[in-house]
Parts: sequence; C-alpha cells; structure tokens
Amino acid sequence: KPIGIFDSGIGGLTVAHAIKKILPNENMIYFGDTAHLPYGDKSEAAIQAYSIRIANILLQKGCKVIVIACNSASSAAYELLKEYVRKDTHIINVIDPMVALVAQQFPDRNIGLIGTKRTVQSGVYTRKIQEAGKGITLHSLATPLLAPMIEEGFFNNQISHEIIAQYLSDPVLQPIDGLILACTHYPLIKKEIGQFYQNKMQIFDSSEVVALALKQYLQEHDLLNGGHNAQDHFLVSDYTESFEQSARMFFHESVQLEKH
Ligand code: DGN
Repeated sequence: KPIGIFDSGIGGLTVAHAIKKILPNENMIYFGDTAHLPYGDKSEAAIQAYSIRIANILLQKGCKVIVIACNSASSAAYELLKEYVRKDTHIINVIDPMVALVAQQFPDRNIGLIGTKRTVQSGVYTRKIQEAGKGITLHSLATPLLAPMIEEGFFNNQISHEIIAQYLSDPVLQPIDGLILACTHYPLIKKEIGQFYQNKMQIFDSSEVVALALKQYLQEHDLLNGGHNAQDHFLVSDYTESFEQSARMFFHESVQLEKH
C-alpha cells in the first residue's frame, strides 16, 4: 500500500524527498494541488474542501497513510480530515512533529516562526506550543510572498535575498533564539535564511522530523513495505511546467505527471 502525500504545489516535495531518503522501499503517491495554489491566502473552508477532494483520491488509491505536507492545509484541515477518514487510514500533519521537536530542544526560549497567512492567522502553532507547556514564547510573522516566489523558481538570487531580508528584519522576529520554517516551501530557501543570520541561528524545517514521525508510525503499526521495487506517482490538479521541473529536480527525470 502506498503513502499519500499532498501539498498545494512543490512545497511538499521537500517532505516527500526526506521521506524517500529514510523510507526508500515505500511506494509514494504525491498530489500537488496546482489548480488551487497558493493555499496560504485561501479561506479555511476552501482549503478544507480541496483537502477532502485530495484525500478521496488518495483513499481510492489505497494509501495506508496520508501526510499533509503543507502547513496551511495542516492548520486548516487536519482535524477535519482525521474525522473524515476515521479508521481507514492514518493522517500525519507537519505541525505536531515540529512542535514536539522545538519543545524538546528549546524550552523557555524565544522562537520565531514564518509561514503563510493561513498558518499564522490560525494560531495553531501558538496554541500547540503553549499546550506543550515548555515556556516557549512564539513570535510569528506571515510571509505571504515567499511561497509564490519559490513556486515561480525565485530562490538563491538577488530578488529572493531582498524579500527574505525584508521579512526577517521585521521587529516581530527580534529577538529570537531559533526560527521555525512553518511552510514546506521554505526548505528551498533555508540556506539563504541561514546566511541572513550569518549561519548563527538554529533553523527548524519540518521535512526530516515529519519523515521520522512517519517512519515511527509505520514501524509501530507493522506497516513498513518489505518490497524493493518502490514506485512513485505524481498527480496534479492542473498540469504546470514549473511543477514538472521541480518534481524532476527532487526525484528523477522520468517523472510523469498524471492529472486528476
Ligand atoms: N507549502 C504550503 C505550506 O506549508 O503552508 C503552502 C504554500 C502555499 O500554497 N502558499
């Protein structure tokens, strides 16, 4: 049975890539909701509707686990999806593993967070960090230009440097001892963000922790795939060249997109 992974576009490929690295034998179905990106500015109701549609497709394909590889969708639709799929399949979001990691590593500190408007306005990280009870103060800033910028292939260039510097200079983010990248697109600009802080800031991105959370779940439930010829499928709601290019960059040249 495959693992289903979805995002609005290419952001979730960072999570999918980390998953394939530690779980190479797993079959993967990746869904990029390219017809509806970016999710970050959409209403909660819209993201919930998109997520249910995608979950139905992934369930039809027999996925044993669905990873919501998007913070905006995790904050808007995780509770609903969990309720919707009930016992059929397990849902993993990108927020809980990150909160657990930060709570463990940075108790009593000031932590910054950047993400989409949907994620920041939802207040879900603030609530979950508080619930973790480790005395962490969260300083959150919505950075809505970043995901579309990355989706268009603008990173590691002068334009991205300037936009990133402008956002990270915001007073909301001072002073902080670490920074959460609360959008799955942002690992693609992690290096630039690190450079802004002269590589002296601890930067948390969710791809690896989420992959580890998935591995742990599969192990505990005896769901690991024993086979060797793992196959990956890439579904999109709209064909876009930029998505295809990114999927090929993260995976292999032979990636074929299927429209759903
Ligand atoms: N990658 C998504 C996230 O983690 O929030 C959404 C980015 C977007 O669609 N704007």
